[in-house]
Amino acid sequence: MSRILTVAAAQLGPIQRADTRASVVRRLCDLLRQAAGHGCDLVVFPELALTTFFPRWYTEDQTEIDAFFETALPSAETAPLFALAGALKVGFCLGYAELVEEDGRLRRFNTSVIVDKSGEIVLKYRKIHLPGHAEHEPWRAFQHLEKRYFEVGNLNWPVRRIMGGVLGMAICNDRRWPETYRVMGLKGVEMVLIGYNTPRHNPPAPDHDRLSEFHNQLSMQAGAYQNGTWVVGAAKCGVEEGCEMIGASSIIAPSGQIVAQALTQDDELVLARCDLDMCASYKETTFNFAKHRQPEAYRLIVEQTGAIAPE
Ligand code: CDT
Repeated sequence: MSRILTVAAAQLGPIQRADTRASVVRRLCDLLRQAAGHGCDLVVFPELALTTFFPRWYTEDQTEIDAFFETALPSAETAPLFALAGALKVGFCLGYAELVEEDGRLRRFNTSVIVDKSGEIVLKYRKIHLPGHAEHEPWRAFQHLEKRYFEVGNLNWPVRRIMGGVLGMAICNDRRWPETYRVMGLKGVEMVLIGYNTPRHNPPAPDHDRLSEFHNQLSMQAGAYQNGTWVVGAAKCGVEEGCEMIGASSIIAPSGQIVAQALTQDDELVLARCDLDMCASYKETTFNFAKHRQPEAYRLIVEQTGAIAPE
């Protein structure tokens, strides 16, 4: 059985607040059709891919915020994407805002799912590293209220054998944290699917703005190499409601090399034939975890959250 997975990072240009879900789903379907034409097995869409990036606005009106959430997936509006995947026999990964009744209460997560070639959801992940802040900070040019609108994900980082490989997901800010990849690395992951919405401007640290693409690549390339895994990063980018978000969607090999990268800040497919067997030469040598890891020396990582410097 072939261990080549032909993958597309389906970068999205901006989604404005007035854009309807139906119009966004048409764009997603168009990208899925193009990817199928290129022989793709799997298409990776961005984080919160069905609406504009709403955590940029503060409101105390929960109804206003809940309008950006999905209460079912597929829903009437997203069903055409699932049906098309089944008809074209192409899988996809999709990020969305999930509103669910769980443990007897309403809960909100920043979620992504993998849908297989029959159009069925086969894996779900809920974002763990929620960036930004929980209260209104009017001094900022725009808000980043993920800590207000979402709960921390409660599914850990699941991985599963899908399409002949071991697949897992992370969402946006997760990609900057080595723990994200290492937890999945310890589960044998061979491809990590990541959607992101990354404003170029970071209000608390504007001196980082010119390094946004560099930090994006640095994080994903390191995660790939250090865990011997493919990484697929798909951006929603361009100027959305006056806020510029970076593109640079990429497919990264287990060597850490970028195989393909987006050139625009608009809807664009980034394609690569990914040999999943390439993971083995990293997992069995430099990053043979069983042979070389020293977890006793890493206890602090799970026992302590913040840094404590010496007196
Ligand atoms: N969506 C998301 O997680 N964006 C963050 C912005 C960081 S600054 C608050 C990111 O890590 O790209």
